[in-house]
Amino acid sequence: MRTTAFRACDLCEAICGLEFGFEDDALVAIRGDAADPFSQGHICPKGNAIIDLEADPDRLRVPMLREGSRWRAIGWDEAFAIAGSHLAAIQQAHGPASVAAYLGNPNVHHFGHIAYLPSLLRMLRTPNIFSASSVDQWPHQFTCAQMYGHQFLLPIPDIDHTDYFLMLGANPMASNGSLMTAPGFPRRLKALMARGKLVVVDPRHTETAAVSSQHIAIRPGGDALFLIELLKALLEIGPPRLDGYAGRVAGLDRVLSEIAGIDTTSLEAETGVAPAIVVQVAAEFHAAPRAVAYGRMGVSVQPWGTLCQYLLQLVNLVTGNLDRVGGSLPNEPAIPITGPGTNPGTRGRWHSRVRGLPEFAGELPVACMIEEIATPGLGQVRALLTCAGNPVLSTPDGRALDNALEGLEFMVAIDIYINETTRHADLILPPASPLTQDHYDSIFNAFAVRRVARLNRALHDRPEGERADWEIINGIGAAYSACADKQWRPLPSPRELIDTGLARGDSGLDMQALDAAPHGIDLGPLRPSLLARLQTASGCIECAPAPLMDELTRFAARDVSDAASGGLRLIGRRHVRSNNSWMHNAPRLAKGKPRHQLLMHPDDMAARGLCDGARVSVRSRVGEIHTDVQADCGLMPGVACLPHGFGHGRPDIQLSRASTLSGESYNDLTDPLAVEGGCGNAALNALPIEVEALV
Ligand SMILES: Nc1nc2c(c(=O)[nH]1)N[C@H]1C(S)=C(S)[C@@H](COP(=O)(O)OP(=O)(O)OC[C@H]3O[C@@H](n4cnc5c(=O)[nH]c(N)nc54)[C@H](O)[C@@H]3O)O[C@H]1N2
Ligand SMILES: Nc1nc2c(c(=O)[nH]1)N[C@H]1C(S)=C(S)[C@@H](COP(=O)(O)OP(=O)(O)OC[C@H]3O[C@@H](n4cnc5c(=O)[nH]c(N)nc54)[C@H](O)[C@@H]3O)O[C@H]1N2
Ligand code: SF4
Ligand SMILES: [Mo]
Repeated sequence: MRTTAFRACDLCEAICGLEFGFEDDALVAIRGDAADPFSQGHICPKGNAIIDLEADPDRLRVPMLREGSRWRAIGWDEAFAIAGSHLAAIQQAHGPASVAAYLGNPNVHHFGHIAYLPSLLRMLRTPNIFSASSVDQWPHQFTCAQMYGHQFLLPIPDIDHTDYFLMLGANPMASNGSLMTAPGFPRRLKALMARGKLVVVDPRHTETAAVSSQHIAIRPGGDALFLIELLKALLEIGPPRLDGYAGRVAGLDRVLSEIAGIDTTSLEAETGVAPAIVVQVAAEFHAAPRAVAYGRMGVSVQPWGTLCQYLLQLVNLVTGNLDRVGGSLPNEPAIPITGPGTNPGTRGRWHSRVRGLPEFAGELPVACMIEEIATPGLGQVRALLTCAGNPVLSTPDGRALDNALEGLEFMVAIDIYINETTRHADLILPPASPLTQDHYDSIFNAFAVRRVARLNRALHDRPEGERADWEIINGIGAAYSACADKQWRPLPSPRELIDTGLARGDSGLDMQALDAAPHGIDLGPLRPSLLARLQTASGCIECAPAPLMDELTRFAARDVSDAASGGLRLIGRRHVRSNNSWMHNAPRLAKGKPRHQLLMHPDDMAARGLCDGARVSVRSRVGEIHTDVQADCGLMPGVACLPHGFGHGRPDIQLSRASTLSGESYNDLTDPLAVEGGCGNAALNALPIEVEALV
């Protein structure tokens, strides 16, 4: 018998509502849920690939214990006991810091991970907590913590009401957007283009540039200088428009005079952008009734990540577009993530042992994880818990991480695959399918371009013998606390926690309201709320916090010859059929033409004697990969482009489809020493490389 049920997709930040068709108990069809008021029927190829994920024969269903080079299925109680006793024993022998944790991207997409991990991590009392956020969005969070007093008072571009959207280093036509949850980009961008302008600043003529009003090609890493010039040009047109901020703006004169003093005469040489273009953008931005500047991966995960995010906030502020409809405004989620008991974005409460990088929001930059594992001495990491993460393919210098993980005394992974990272584990604990679990998206509702809420109920029961993610975390907690002689209170079910979360907010929603709305609830557009919710000590928008001003000073003293030297710089790309490193095993996504190639401008290829399709060696300071090159006129000369998330040729992984794909890992080239200065986010883009033909 055919039945249908509704639930949001949890694979990317767009949280599209989907309609799931079951025949008897088998999932047979998925399509966009036209009745979802937010996503209105949108679906991308990944949404359909949930069918593949559910049926994937490589997906683990029961705990696996490694014995030499073989894996053996074991029971859950035995698995929890092994995990708990090893973590406790290693800490007893070597101190709390000897156990580290790495949390990957899907944690944020599952209530059963995100709401349950903090208490387990607190109990471990280790300084060595790492996550994918420090190869991603830390500069946004850090900037907001410094300027607005909380890392998640994070203004979101009001894409549906703006007239002028200046977008740097983002490609939502492929990625479906980030820190801007907006299902259905094609529809939203089309409406924007009918109303006004979309200007895309990117070294590559991307899928998003292709639907924009204007594409400005910029040299990787050039955005800070571009934004400084833009701010100068805006202030030439007129003074800051601060009427809407009730006098609650501190330090603006200080930062603007610092910016005025920065020499921008090298703009074109360093960035490839002519000064006249910046003057044009400034004039249009200033004249637009409602405008917004936004930057994502391309400007966060590069040498000036924090500085770029800081300058973007200032552009929105001085033009009066911060906290304004059609500009950028924080969401007011039904389950608050900025209230009491949340981490506002602490910094420097401890430092990494080897390099001395400061803590941010309770974590250390993942760029220093390898050295914490590999450098002997007091406080060395000897055991690792990974949860929904694949750092071997996702974080700097994957080869060195491969080696470091081999040296661990114990590693436990909460994951569904034996992949490039988890192959190093002693024990893998696989959660049951998300479709069998109740879920509320506590993070992406908070970053959405409308105020929305939705309870995703389990679509069917868990198969016998499987465990939910939150039960696994509770299981490890109980076993560890018993061995370590610590207090542990297991957390109640997701339904109970979601209910408590709603009660902390002021949306007026409760479980009954969510239960009654299987397609989700729309509470309306974004509203100004930042000013009323500022959590800075002064109660003002802080425009000149010391760590951000320091970045400006450091920028003013940068080595200009380095940027203008003309060497090749590597940048990344995403494809609509990819999801970081872990969905290449889905036949629906992996099929079709190869997509792993290094793209280069034909002039750069000719200069190196390369023809289309040639095998090349790509070298960076830390590593070398061999891959295929493909000519692309849409790429700026001097720039090469490689997708991340490949590299499935490593031995001993059990991904039968993915391991047949060509393609090496971008992060076998990235440099752990390349971190931006503000918060230690990895600089994966704008990486200096050399390319030559393989003979
Ligand atoms: N060069 C380069 N590197 C990058 C990026 C880039 O643009 N360029 N992007 C960065 C970004 S933005 C991110 S977010 C990171 C991602 O970095 P990671 O999070 O480390 O990597 P993912 O590829 O998302 O790996 C997800 C892991 O979760 C597992 N998994 C999937 N579903 C579940 C589940 O339901 N439960 C559990 N427990 N496990 C699950 C998968 O098997 C996989 O091991 O990569 C970063 N790395
Ligand atoms: N299909 C698909 N969707 C995804 C993902 C995926 O892997 N595949 N990953 C998800 C995740 S975890 C995230 S965080 C989001 C990311 O979402 P986006 O930020 O939209 O992702 P990217 O496609 O990496 O876009 C970064 C853009 O920056 C450009 N760029 C690189 N260096 C520079 C630079 O120095 N300056 C400027 N101005 N631009 C630069 C690149 O050419 C690229 O077009 O996507 C999410 N959605
Ligand atoms: S856009 Fe994102 S949320 Fe929507 S179907 Fe695709 S992967 Fe899922
Ligand atoms: Mo990400």
